[in-house]
Amino acid sequence: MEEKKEIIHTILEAAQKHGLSKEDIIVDGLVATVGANKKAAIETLETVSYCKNELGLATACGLSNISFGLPERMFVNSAFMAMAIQAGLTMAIANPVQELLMHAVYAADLLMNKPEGDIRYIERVSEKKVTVVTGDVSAEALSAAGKKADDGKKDGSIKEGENRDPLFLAVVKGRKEKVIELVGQKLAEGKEAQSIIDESLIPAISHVGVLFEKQVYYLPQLISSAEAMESGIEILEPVLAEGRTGKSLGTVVIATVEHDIHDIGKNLVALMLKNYGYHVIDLGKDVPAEEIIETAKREDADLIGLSALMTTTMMEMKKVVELRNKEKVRAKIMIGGAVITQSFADEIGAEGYSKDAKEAVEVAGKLLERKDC
Ligand code: B12
Repeated sequence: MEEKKEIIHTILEAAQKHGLSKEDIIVDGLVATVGANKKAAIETLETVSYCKNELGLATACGLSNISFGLPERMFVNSAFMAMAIQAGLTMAIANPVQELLMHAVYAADLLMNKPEGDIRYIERVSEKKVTVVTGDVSAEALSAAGKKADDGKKDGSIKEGENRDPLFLAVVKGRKEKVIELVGQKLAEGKEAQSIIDESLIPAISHVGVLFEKQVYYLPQLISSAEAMESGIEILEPVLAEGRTGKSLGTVVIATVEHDIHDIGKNLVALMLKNYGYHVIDLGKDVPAEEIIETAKREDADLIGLSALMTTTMMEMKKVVELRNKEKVRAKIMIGGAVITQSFADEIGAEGYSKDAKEAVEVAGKLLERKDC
């Protein structure tokens, strides 16, 4: 190893004298064969790691020499490839049609948290294309999409839909940068911020939910899509805020209940209420009942807004209602979330329910007996 280091330094100095920079240099890690030299892999990995971590140089390796003379060489090559990726290898000379080797590459990228490593791994191993439906998604369209996804699973290939809104597609595919670009583009074309949310972003994330339910999508894809959607909303939020008047129609404490981390819908409701003139105190997600009630009491809130997206967390709402009653807090309670219904609201004693953010403003107005809502 010492000798290798000396050689690297000699060449590096000479190259730099000739005007080359570090970015112009690639060190070949020299792969010997492990059948003849038991330390062959370790030595190469040390070289790769030294170049990457100490010198900041790119490396290359002719991979398959490692297994020369051994049986079932692809197992050795794949393991070596994964180890080399961990050591920081920049490029490999390898056979890209070897399935096992390439799967190992994608799996290693996933484990090393490379950009979009999770999504690329899932796409590679499932070899599925995403089903998309049109931008204005109805309940029927969603269930049809679910069926399509199911059919696609059977033959392993899902055909892409025809009528595509690029923004919808970008959220479904979890492409954050693309979402930012397309939202900016739509705004520049004069599209209203609220329409962008209603017509592209919400249908897209709902569609992702269907794909997840059908096990066409896995958790990393769900997370990517949620993040992509959030980055779109971040751009739209200040635009929506422009119309605010500054007057206050009342104080609303809003939160996603304890053990539930879904907050996209709750954030939209908070945004709408703010835009209509409510003073909104947003406690975030996974918020215990005690904190919600304490805040409502301290702030003398008029209304408490609760969000829950899971059957396992909706009963937390009941806890909040009971605590509000016990503590004699005057605020009324309005609830919502994908799993919530009017009859559930009635059952737990919540005064209001709404199916979406737009309706939430109307319900808030009614509960606070405002004539202007
Ligand atoms: C995005 C998403 C995620 C994201 C959340 C990111 C975030 N920052 O919110 C991530 C990836 C983190 C996630 C994680 C999980 N998720 Co998830 N997720 C979803 C998904 C696809 C979309 C939810 C969403 O944002 N919809 C868009 C918004 C705009 O709609 P909304 O939330 O319904 O809100 C609207 C209305 O409901 C209403 N509303 C909402 N809140 C409120 C509040 C008030 C006061 C009012 C008046 C109205 C109101 O107005 C909103 C705006 O119009 C849903 C599927 C679905 N169809 O809902 C699954 C879903 C909710 N998730 C699910 C699951 C199982 C999980 C996980 C447990 C997965 C796992 N195994 O780890 C974890 C949860 C961990 C936890 N402890 O909470 C299941 C729940 C199943 C169930 N019935 O219980 C669903 C239904 C997916 C599925 N089909 O299986 N998820």
